[in-house]
Amino acid sequence: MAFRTVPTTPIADQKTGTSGLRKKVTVFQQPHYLENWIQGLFNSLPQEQLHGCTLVIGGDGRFYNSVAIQKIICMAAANGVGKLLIGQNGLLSTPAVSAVIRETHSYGGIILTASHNPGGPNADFGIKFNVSNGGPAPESVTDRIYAATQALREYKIADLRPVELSAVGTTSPLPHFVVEVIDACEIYARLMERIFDFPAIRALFRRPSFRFLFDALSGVTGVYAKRIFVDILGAPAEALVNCTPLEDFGGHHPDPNLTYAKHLVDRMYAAQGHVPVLGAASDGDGDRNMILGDHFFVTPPDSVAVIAHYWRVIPYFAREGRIKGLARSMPTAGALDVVAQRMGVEFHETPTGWKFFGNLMDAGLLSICGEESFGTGSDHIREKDGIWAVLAWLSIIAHKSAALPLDKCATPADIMREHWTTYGRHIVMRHDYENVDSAAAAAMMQHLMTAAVGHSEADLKALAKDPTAQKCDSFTYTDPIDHSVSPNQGIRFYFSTGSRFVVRLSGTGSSGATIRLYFEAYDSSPAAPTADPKSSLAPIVAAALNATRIAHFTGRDGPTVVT
Ligand code: VG1
Ligand code: CO
Repeated sequence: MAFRTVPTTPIADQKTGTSGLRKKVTVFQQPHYLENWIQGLFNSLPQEQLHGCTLVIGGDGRFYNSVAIQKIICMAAANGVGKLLIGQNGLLSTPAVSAVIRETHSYGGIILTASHNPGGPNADFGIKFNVSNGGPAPESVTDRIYAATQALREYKIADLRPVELSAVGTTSPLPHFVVEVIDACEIYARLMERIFDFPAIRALFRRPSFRFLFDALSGVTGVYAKRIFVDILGAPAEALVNCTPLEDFGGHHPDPNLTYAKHLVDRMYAAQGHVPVLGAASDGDGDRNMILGDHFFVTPPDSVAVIAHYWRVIPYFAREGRIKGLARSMPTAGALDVVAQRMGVEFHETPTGWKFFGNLMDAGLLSICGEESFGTGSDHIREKDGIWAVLAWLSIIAHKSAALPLDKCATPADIMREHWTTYGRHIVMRHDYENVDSAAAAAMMQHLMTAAVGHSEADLKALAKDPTAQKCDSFTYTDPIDHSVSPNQGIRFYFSTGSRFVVRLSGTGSSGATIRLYFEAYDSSPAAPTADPKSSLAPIVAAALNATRIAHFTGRDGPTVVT
């Protein structure tokens, strides 16, 4: 069998963002586009480690998933990879890839996904490399991949017949090259079974008062939800909606938030009929989650804080007898900080993106962490984990309901109100300005850097037209383990009331720029549970519009998405 060497030239836009390379499908379909990136990846790895290694491959099932996988198989064979572990039908959720890499001691993994971005021939595709700890490649690795793509003159590929991915089993398309198709759920489901008290969750599903609704938004978690919630834990099949993975996610955004998870939100806020006690959704690749109660939304910063508070109901943590540390990304509101203080555990504030948590976990400094962008997880793997978060909430509800009569059960609203009474309430909101002209977004950030960052209180008060404006800085993170420095991770603007807003540019878009404005206020008054987020945050929203001059720079009169 001959390997072909195909001449190619570098493609400039192959730099990976917050979470891999994300582009329109039509970009990935250009000649050599995917091949160049894959060869760049292989060239950037130490060749003696690449030869004969095992890689995990899977994706969220979006359009182009199968085409990309077959190409990667042919290139892996030609580049000396020893074995590929591929999810059945090419499917593996992002958290499952992380779990499989760790469980099988694989060298790394390739994930085909653009996460919560829409899919289909005219929408987005993406590709991401995870390293041997199961987590996203650190910047040092993605920088090397990019450099390799920019020095590329050829790529290597084998002309193999398409490998059948529909049935579990092992084939050897070439001597010294094995493809094993694995059950997409098995390793992951067994891991969840070791982490959580499954009998307690089974008992919750048997309670007549408990009703559950899970919406996979036609992403990959449908496969996991069927296996874990229904087959293993005994939830009724009607508890699952949109749980068949679709190449275009039914034409929707597979993004679990109040705007895009419309079907779930409608059911949870229905005026009539039986509204479920717990509603949940996850994104295309299964690493995000949204938690809802009956006419009730649990914000992501609150969700991770509650899970941390109830760590003892999760056997994985209870067996250890302690929490090693807690962490959140910088734009995430401080609900977890307050829990960490009370518990007296180590706390970290990291830049946006899960890879920063991985170093802390590997060093044994972090157990539970979260991001405001519907990401929650723990050190059981090195990715955020949507199904894990739902199982954590099921565990908490099971625990709180155990002492109640069978016709009652604890609700997310009860749990949150109790939490706010103990810790106070962080009120949050995010405004996204999507598809803004990149130069305009950069100019706005530059304006803040020169007119606000490091300026006096008097300057800030004038700029924001707000007498409580206090301080403004640009977030720089120094990794406590490898001491790498990540500057310019977002601009923070503080008020003397304890409120703040944060501005940063997204690193995951596939075209143009997205500006994210994050708002946060803290209310520890007895009235906190009934506060209305919109009116609590109105003053700092106004101040942010003044200070950023976002309308002037973008020509927009409001955000595209509010969450
Ligand atoms: C967004 C979120 C960030 C998250 C990242 C990847 O990044 O803000 O918190 O880690 O997506 O999530 P950005 O740079 O667009 O703000 V996922 O579910 O796409 O892997
Ligand atoms: Co995702």
